[in-house]
Amino acid sequence: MIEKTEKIWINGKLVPWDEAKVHVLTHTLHYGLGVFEGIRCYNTDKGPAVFRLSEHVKRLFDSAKIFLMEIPFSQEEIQNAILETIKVNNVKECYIRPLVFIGEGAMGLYPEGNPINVAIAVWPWGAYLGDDGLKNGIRVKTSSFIRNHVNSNMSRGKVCGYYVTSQLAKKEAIACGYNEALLLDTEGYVSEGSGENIFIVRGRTLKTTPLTSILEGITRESIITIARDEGIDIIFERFTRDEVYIADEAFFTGTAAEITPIRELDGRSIGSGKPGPVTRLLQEKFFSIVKGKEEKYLHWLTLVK
Ligand code: PPE
Repeated sequence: MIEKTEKIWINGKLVPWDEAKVHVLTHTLHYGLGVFEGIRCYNTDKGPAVFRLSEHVKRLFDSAKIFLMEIPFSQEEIQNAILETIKVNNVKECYIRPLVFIGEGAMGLYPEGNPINVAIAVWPWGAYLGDDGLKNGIRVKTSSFIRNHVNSNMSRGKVCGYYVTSQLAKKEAIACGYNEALLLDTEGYVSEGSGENIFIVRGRTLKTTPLTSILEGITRESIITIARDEGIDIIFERFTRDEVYIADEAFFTGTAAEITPIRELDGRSIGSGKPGPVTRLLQEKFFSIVKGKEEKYLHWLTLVK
């Protein structure tokens, strides 16, 4: 169970958490077409601040555009609604979940005229893959499920229905005694985790998957920027699972997962089996940035006030 907060924002109104309900004929509930975001707010010396707010809201609108959903609010209104929801709930650190969903009206696959609803919930959410995972790394299994073809799951969108495959992959990984799944693409190359992007390190060079078949992660982009600023070379190139086996280091990035080291893939220890120096450097830098301790990256933070 997640920890409840007091209010949830729905279509412009703040309603008590337990009253934020929908009808069972909500279209998205049946057919999976809804778009969402995952954003984090961290406590800084100047109070709670949202990490890369405008980029996340932009991606929410991009997802809606791809799927021909017209959000009845502007990006600025949604940004303000997010800040307001954090404020009324009086939380210092939280995960933020904006969801755009098709309401009730027509059933069937052409819901013309059904309302497009927007909800924003916030709740405290600790380390997604556990505190131990964040510190010592997690064990990952290559999934028997593959990431859908890019012409089925268009990867620039963050869509509710896509997460059916992610859930299958995650359940399989956990049933096999692992912490997380790694999905390959339709051609057999590494794509991403059930809810994370992946990086590997060989020597001082960082490598990550090109944008072909992955969600364009905002944490991924942040790590690319941070790494470049640290003088670390990055290669964007497809790689195979065995390249992960022989990498010196590997880690996942994501809003929920933050920077989580991978210590094993399919029974092979990655490098020393412990988070390596490049992973640790980037992880430390990342946490220092989100907590407002790095002047240079303050523009990535929006104070809640
Ligand atoms: N790939 C996928 C498939 C994905 O779901 C996420 C985020 C990422 C990459 C990383 O994107 P970004 O958060 O912008 O760095 N997954 C979200 C959902 C997690 C959940 O369990 O819910 C998240 O991290 O918020």
